[in-house]
Amino acid sequence: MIEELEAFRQKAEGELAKAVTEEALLDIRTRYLGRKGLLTGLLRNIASVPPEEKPLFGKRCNEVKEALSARIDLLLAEQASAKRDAVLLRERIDATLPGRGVRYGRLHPVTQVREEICSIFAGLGFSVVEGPEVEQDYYNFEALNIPKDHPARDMQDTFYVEDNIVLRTHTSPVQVRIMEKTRPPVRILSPGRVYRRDSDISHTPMFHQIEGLLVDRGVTFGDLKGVLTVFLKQVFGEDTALRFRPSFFPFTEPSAEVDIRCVMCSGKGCRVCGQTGWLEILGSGMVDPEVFRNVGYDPEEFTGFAFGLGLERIAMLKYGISDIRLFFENDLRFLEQF
Ligand code: 2U9
Repeated sequence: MIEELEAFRQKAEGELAKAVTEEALLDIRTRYLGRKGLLTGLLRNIASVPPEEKPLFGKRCNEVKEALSARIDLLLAEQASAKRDAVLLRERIDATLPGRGVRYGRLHPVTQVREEICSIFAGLGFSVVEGPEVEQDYYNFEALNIPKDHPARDMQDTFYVEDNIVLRTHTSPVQVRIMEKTRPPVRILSPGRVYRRDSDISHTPMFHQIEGLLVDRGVTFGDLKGVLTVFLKQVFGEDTALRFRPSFFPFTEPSAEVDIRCVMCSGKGCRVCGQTGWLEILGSGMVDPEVFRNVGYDPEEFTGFAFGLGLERIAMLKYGISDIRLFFENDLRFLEQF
């Protein structure tokens, strides 16, 4: 039996010498030393050992068990340590490399311009209002005195969702909705996305507008000029020269377009201002009495002015950007400059 035990030990050590993985080591432990393992089998045969040899046999069994167990523990520990070393080697870092630096985000230039304009008008008592981008024909056109045969309604310019549903072509319908619900005085600003079927270096099918509306008793064209002058001087500088040019919009009468002295050439004439020395900045006018009637305001009692501007255009002039499409390409090399 002692010889059998010796053979058992040698066989186990032979296997241990070849075991390279943790799984192999655990398997050897189970097979040789486990409750149903080979050593247990040997011990069960102790009955066949002559009585005088039993104590020695028992002692040797324990010694072999202890020795194998210790050897397996050692090999397992070596295994674990080799594994850890490999991980550390794989994941090692060079602490002398310079850090990556935090990349700060920032607001999109169009958002910056919107916030600046909103805050100037907040200072003049206007509150910001918003409304749906998918709009009924009535609010986008009809209520604003744009009849069915008006060129602005042409399929060329408007995205139709259904027969009487459009993507709003301006944010004016928001103001119509507010006027329907509230009595004057009204002092509101409506920023938002608008949609027109147009695409070139200065037009995109979606762009951003801000429109303003002020309605009360006794509002005059002088108020319009005063408010817009204060506003434009805050955006483009106190020394900016302005001019109000007669124009036409279906929803205002009289109407005026407002130009500023060219920010690029200070009026000398350049490519940006088309040699005129002036830049068109916004459209405005006294709200047409017909629009007031449509929302249930008495045009004899109330007057008001309105204006509208395109945010991308303002941002382009402010930052000297020549192609409107850059705003929508999400190229960080462009956006990081503002
Ligand atoms: C109501 C009544 C009148 C808003 C106005 C303009 C003139 C105008 C353009 C500027 C450049 C649109 O983005 S753009 O293409 N807008 O010229 N907008 S008056 O008039 C209103 C608005 C609401 C109830």
